[in-house]
Amino acid sequence: MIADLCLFFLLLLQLALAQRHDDDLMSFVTLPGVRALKFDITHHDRDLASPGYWFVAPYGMIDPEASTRKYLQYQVGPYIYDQDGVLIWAGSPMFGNRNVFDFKVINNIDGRPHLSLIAQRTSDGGVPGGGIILNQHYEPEAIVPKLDDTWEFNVHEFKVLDGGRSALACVYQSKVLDLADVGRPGEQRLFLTGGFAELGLPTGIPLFEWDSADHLGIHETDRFHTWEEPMGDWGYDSVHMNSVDKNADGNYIISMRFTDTIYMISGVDGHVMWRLGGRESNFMQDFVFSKQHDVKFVESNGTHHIISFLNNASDEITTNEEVSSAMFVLLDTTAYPMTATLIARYRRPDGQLSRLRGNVQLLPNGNVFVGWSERGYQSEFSPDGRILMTARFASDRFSTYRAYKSEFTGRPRTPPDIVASVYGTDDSDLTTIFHVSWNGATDVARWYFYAQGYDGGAPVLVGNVTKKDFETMYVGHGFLDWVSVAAIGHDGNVMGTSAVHRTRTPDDWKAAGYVGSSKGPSPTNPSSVSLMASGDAEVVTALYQAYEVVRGLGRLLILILILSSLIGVTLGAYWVLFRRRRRQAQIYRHVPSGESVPMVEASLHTHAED
Ligand SMILES: *[C@@H]1O[C@H](CO)[C@@H](O)[C@H](O)[C@H]1NC(C)=O
Ligand SMILES: *[C@@H]1O[C@H](CO)[C@@H](O)[C@H](O)[C@H]1NC(C)=O
Ligand SMILES: CC(=O)N[C@H]1CO[C@H](CO)[C@@H](O)[C@@H]1O
Repeated sequence: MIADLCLFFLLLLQLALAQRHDDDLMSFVTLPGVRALKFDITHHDRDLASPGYWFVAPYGMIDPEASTRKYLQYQVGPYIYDQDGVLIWAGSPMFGNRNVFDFKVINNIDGRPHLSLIAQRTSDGGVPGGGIILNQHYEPEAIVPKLDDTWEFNVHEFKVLDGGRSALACVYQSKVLDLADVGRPGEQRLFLTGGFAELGLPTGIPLFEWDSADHLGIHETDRFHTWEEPMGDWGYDSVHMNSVDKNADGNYIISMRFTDTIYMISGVDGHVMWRLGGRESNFMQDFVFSKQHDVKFVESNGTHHIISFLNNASDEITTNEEVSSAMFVLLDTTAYPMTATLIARYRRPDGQLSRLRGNVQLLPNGNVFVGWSERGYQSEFSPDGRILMTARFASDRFSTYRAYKSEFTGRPRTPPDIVASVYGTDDSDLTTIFHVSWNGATDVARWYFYAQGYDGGAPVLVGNVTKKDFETMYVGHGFLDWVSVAAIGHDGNVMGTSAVHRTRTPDDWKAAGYVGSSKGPSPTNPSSVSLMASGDAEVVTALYQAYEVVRGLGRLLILILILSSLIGVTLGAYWVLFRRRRRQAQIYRHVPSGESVPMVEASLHTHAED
């Protein structure tokens, strides 16, 4: 009984602690809904690191989670960070907090940078999943749906091929197979087969389809034993297809985690051209691998291929090696037997195993970026294998299926977000605090802050600050209202401007400690603030007084201005009319009358005939 009670209180305590534990997440004044994950980063050699941003897609559970099960809103989905862990883009609001996979930059469509990702279906199936291509403005250019005879868009791979006319995706299907291949002919069982499709863009119509059931034996899996009954909701997951790539020859390289094998598939008829690894390898190998992920061509000329992959060496059930590693392998298919030679291996820096997921990316400068998946653990290596950087999510609740590093130019169409609030106890100490951010904008160097004296007034530059973090704060003197901000690029040009926002004021100035009028202070003339910054206090005071007078007389002034304009217009119109009459009169008189022509008219007449 007492033990039960203790357990109960322990549980309660744990629950309370769990609920308070969110210092591993960022928060922003300008994007209150977003709770981006923080990174813990170690730079071992910053100078050798390749330029670029990190592209990750944290998730809590690999299957679609009910939104009520999410830890906090908007931590899950596509995210871009810089190398210091500064947030660049929070894409979770755009995807409604759905799981996202394989989020990366693609530069092979039309010369402009694009992003591609897989957005998973929602847990209730209300929103279907799909492969998505975004332009650099974060607008969808293609949304590729799942194939008709499948229940979801598989989350392992969405690879847009050069030219952007098609993309590769993994396809899982439930199929009844005969167990003849494992010595039980006539027995039929439900299997989860693995394959891939090349999908036309942007329609998603399949151009090429391949499935393990048509080309592989059940015996190839290291998981299925004849004494076992195949099981699983969708069928027995015997191959676990997890990556696909295509070379210039039009052949496909695929990875199956549960057969420990990499297969080359003919783009002509789908036959297996060769197997690397597993029980039936066609290669002489000077290395072993297992449970591999993300098999990609680095180079391929038809006979010789360099491929990269993550050798997990481990999965949920078995461990084959001590540490996971990224491997680069040279395949020579002209030799007999064909040879597979390890040319580079990058071991997981913390000496651990990546049980699931992960990826390898060869960067343009020869560095190697590896996503080890769990807890967002990722590292960058120099070509000769030195560890340049390791990082992981500060949070242990999230993983990312893959992580990439790429240069990218993001230009959101949405304007910068700005929030301003005023504080103060009397007119002499009023302070306006600005917060500004621009979700997804890369290359912002500075922020220029503006305020207006009245609605529709001219924006006056009141200050500028270097952008250092995702969100930038600026403290302005006085009560600055009708505020806006301009993003300035490294070249000094304006990249974008925000809308004009009203500054937030206390609901109750008196309660907030303000000692002046109970209605609170009036907005400051921003011209005085920009002068105040230059330190000319007298001018500021004079200007301020003039401003107060002008403001008091504002309406009268406007009336006078309108009246003056009206008088001006009237006078102008009169003058024009008068002139026209005079000229008309002249022309009238100009008509020669024959005998008696006055002197002036005669001269005019002469002129007219010249
Ligand atoms: C492919 O590359 C290998 C190694 O670089 C080379 O020996 C071979 O001649 C190349 N084959 C073709 C068809 O270019
Ligand atoms: C930007 O702010 C600095 C002071 O922080 C000031 O010296 C400089 O003149 C400002 N630039 C512009 C264009 O206002
Ligand atoms: C070193 C080691 O244990 N290698 C293993 C990797 O995985 C393959 C396939 O499961 C095994 O055959 C190797 O022995």
